[in-house]
Amino acid sequence: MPFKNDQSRISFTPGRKHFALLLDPDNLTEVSCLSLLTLSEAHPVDFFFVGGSLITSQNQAGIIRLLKQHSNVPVILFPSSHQHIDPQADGILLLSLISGRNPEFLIGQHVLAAPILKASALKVYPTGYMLIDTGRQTTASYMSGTMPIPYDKPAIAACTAMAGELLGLQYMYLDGGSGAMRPVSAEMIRAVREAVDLPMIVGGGIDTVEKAAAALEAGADVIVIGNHIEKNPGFLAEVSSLVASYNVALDVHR
Ligand code: 1GP
Repeated sequence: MPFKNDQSRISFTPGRKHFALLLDPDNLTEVSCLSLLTLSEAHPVDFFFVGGSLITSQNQAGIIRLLKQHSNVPVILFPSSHQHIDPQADGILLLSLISGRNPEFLIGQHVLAAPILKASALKVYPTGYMLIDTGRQTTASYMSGTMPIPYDKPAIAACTAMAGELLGLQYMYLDGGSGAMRPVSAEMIRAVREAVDLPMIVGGGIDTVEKAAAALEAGADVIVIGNHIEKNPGFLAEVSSLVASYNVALDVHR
């Protein structure tokens, strides 16, 4: 495991765009995971995010083991509870669900997670997590018992992000939820981009290159894609080259 806990490998690089592939352990087999690993060798991915709002299988540890055995891409946990912390990973999004008002996901799970994280070598990313209403109730919103931010209210997202930044959170994640009918709007991404000076992660419902480009253009630093790559693994190559072309263009203009 050459890059295990090598923290320099798992930072977001300011001024660059990143692509995170979300791997939901419930939707993967060893075979499908290996085939995504092969694809990600030819078409670079910056991070593997592993997790989901509801995990019903016992696959997560095996999937992370496989990723660490076959790839140097950092594995970042995207957990729904402290029970999904796995020290085999490189890092963890310590999500504070600031779009909601459920204390369990604002501080409760964090109290349970804290001693485990302190004793581990996982890199912790303190992240303000905002669920956005993209048209239908998502697993994340139902399972967290929270109301998402209305789709057409960018000012609420911006003020929520500002509050998260003032509270000391270091990353923002705008999520329309896995398999969302439409992604978070460019207008909302831009509003959050202008409101806070933090790396911004955007995901949920990105299923075309155009939607991925719109999120990057509006200010996302990291785009997260899960669902559409599970259904159509070839999409991984398209997103990888889109993100690479953005980074080439950014280098040229530097
Ligand atoms: C969900 O942001 C992620 O939490 C990714 O969403 O599965 O729709 O790509 P998709």
